[in-house]
This record gives sequence, C-alpha cells and structure tokens, in this order.
Amino acid sequence: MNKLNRYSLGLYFMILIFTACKTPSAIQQTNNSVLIPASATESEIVRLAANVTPSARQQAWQEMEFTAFFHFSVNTFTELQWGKGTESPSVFNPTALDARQWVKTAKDAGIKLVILTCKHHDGFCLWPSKFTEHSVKNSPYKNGKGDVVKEVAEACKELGVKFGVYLSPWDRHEKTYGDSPVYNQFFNNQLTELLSNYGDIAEVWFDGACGEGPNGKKQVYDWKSYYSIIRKLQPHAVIAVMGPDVRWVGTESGYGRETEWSVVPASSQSLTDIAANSQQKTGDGTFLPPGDMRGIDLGSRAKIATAKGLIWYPSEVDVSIRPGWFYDSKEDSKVKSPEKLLDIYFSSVGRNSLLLLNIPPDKRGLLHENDVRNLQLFKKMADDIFTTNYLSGAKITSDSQSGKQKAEYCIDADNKTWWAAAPDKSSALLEATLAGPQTFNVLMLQENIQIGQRIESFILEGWVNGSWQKLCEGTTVGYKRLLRFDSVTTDRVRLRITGSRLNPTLSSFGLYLNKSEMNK
Ligand code: FUL
Repeated sequence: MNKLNRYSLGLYFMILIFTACKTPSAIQQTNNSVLIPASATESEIVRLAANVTPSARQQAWQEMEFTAFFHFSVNTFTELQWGKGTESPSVFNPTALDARQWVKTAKDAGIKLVILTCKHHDGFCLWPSKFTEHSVKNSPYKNGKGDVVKEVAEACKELGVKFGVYLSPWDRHEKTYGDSPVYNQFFNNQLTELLSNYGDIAEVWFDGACGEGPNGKKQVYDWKSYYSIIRKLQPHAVIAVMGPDVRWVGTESGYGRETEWSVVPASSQSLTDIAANSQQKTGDGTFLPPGDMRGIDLGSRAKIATAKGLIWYPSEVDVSIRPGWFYDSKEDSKVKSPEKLLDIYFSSVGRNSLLLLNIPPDKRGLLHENDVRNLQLFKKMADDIFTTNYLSGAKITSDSQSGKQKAEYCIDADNKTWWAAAPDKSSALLEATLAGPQTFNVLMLQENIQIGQRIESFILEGWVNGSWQKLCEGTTVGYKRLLRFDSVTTDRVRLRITGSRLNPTLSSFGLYLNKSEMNK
C-alpha cells in the first residue's frame, strides 16, 4: 500500500488555491478553507478554525457515512494483490458476473456509494478503453464485448446507489508510463472516458503510488490537470485521498482516530518529497506513508496554532472485509465477522470518519457467500442497536441556547435541526428526563458541521443510586461520534460539554442499547 503522503498533496493543492486568491489585507475565508493572517492570536486562530465548514460536495459525501470498494481485475484470477502488468487479458474470465448482486448486497448493508477499481496498478481496464488494448475488450468475458464499468454503473442507477471510480495513476502495463507528459495525456484520456460515459460519478479515488516506468523513468503526475478534468466533467464528485476533498485516515485497519478533527492545517509540502516517500515497502509487501498522516493528532489547538491556512479535509477509513484487497480463495475463511464489522463501524463512522469497506467480487464475478452473509448479519446487529433512541420524546433542557436553537432540536428525528449554546459559551449542560427508566449502553452525538466542528471534550453522566455517575467521555464529535459504555438503567442523563472552540452545537443526541454487549 503506497498512499505515501496523500495528505500532503491535498494540502499542497489547497495552498495553490490560497496563493491564487490571496489579497494582503483581508482574511481569506471560503467556506472550506481560511488563510491565517500573520498577526492572528491563538484565540483568533481557534475561532477561524471553528468557522471552517465543508463544501457542498464534502457535506453530501459525509452524510453517506458508509461506502464500498469493489476491487476486481486480472488479480482476481491470478490471486495476486498487485498485478505485474504483464498478465494476459485472457485470464479475465468471470463466468457468472452479476453487478446487480454486488450493488444490491451493498445497498442492503446500508452502503450508499460503491467505488469500482476501473483500473488498478496492473493497468487492465474493466471498460473497453479506446486508448489501450489492455482491457476487457481483449478478454474472453462476453467475447470481448463486455464493459464491467457500465454494468456496475447501471446497477447503481437502478438501485439508487451512488457510483465512484478508482483509476490508478500507477500503471505497470502502459508503455508510455514514465514519459511524463505523454502518460499524463493518456491518463487524462482514460479519466475523460470514465467521467463522460457512465452517468453521475460521486467520488474519484486516487492512490499515490508512483513506481518506475518500463523505460526506467520516473513518472511525474500532473495532478492539477487530473483535478481540473474532474471538476469540469463531474463537479459534484469528491476527489479522495490523493485529492483535495477527502483525506486518507492513515491506516487500513478500519480504526479511525478517537480525536478526529475535520479541520486541519493546510501545510505546503513539495511534490518531490511526496514522490521520494512513496515507495517505502514493508516486509509484507504493503507500503507505509511517511510522517504526520499516521499521527494521532492532526488538528488540535497545538497543531493549528502555527498553521498558515486551515482546510476542511475530512477523514475516510478504507479497510477490506478480507485480509487482501482482491479476492483470493485462500481467504474465504478469513472474512471479517459481523462482530468485527460492527466494531469497525463504531471505530470509523463513530469517530467522525466515513467508512469505505472493500468487498471484492470472486472469480465467478459474484460477491462470495461468506462476505454476503457476514455483511447481512452485521446490518442486522446495527439495526437492532440503532432502531430505538431512548432519548426520543424525553424532556430536555440546556443551560443556554442561541436564538431559537433549542435543546429539543437535538433529540428530534430531524437531523437538519440543531441545538446551539449561547454565542459566548464554550461549555454547556444538557439534561434529559426519560419517560421512565431505560437500559442503554451506546451514546450517539452529531454536531451541525454546516456551522463548523467545535466540540473538544464532553462527559455523559447518568443519575444512578442518587448521584450523577460518569457513563463515558470523549473529545471530538464532528459529523458523528459513537461511544460504548457499560449498560446502565436510569431515567435521567446529562451531557456536559466541557470544551468547545466556539459555542457548541448538536444536531443529534441519542442513547441506544446494544443487547449483545449487555452481559459482558
Ligand atoms: C492501495 C493499493 O496499493 C491497494 O492495492 C488498494 O487498492 C488500496 C485501496 O490502496 O494503496
């Protein structure tokens, strides 16, 4: 895995934007970025950070919460994780491909968007690209008349699931790879095909891998030209990972940071440094990115204090349901269990990130029975937990409010309404009385991120045996925070927001019961 410093590239891109629109005197604040004046004090920086908000495309992306990858290529048939680029298209021969089964399985699991590896590092294209012979058109699949991208796009359209594309810049097959301008044109031609012929694309996912070309030359990617094609042809699509809209969380474990800020410094780093760090192979064949991206703190007050600019750059947690990204029959018994998937859900969606779960189709061209079963069981477990919010219908008060943003808006079923503390407050107390005693062990909080991400620390307490007892505590909330704690039975709870960058807001506040955790 060679995500190298994907993070740095997004930041680099933002710096280009800042530089382009800079005027010396005024604070430059678009909705999802801000330039920090040299004279800004620490508290001014904190206030600026609290006012950075997602772009419309970032907001729509975040609200999906749960998305999927389909890794499918010649690797599915060779059982390699990274194809060499020398595979014959004749190996690509799914016998029962059913893209509808892939998308339906995903949809039934609560997945809102699927991303297909239209071309992975091996260079084999799942669509009949005009610009290479290395594609489905020279495979036995449908006698060379097949187009897997089209089949997945059409299944998505039919089932109301969004569609995204993964197009690997690193191409181990293409002869022009390494002749930078020539290859960049080739890549842009392929990108244009994908973004023009398959309807709406909601996410374009770029990996940063940059291997040596067959000519021994190093390819220099022209990211700016890639981005401008995407913005022109699919303006609603987010560009993920090696792109300005969505940040890679920094691991492929499925576990995000407990403290996750969507507003991070826009620090410039050179593309040369990024490329130099891109091929750090570890013993097991994966790549590790360098430096900061894997740090536990990307956006705290200490991190933003010295920043020159800040950007909304939310985190995406990518993880495979199996050990590998591509199907491998030896892994049929290693599919992550429903319990593990639930734990991942709590630790990604529940930590202010979006979950991107890979479910790789097998040699038949179907999602394997084991993967389907575990996904279905996971969904059932999640539904059992989140169907009943014990706070709905409770009486709730707050020690302050901003204008008409009253406390009950955070426990109503409408996610678009919210409570906000009075403008001069950076802490708050919300107290709720339930209709009667209930047993619960899961907390769900959501900030109204359209106003900004603000909450820095909170404590949930329950009235137990005549006094307030701490049930759980956390740091950031962001789009969504889920916390599990020992089951408690009570009819009174209070949420103490003990730190916030500006007056805190909440669009959702929920208490749930995970029955499978009750007797542990
Ligand atoms: C990585 C790639 O090298 C893996 O094969 C996979 O596609 C993963 C999602 O990104 O960097």
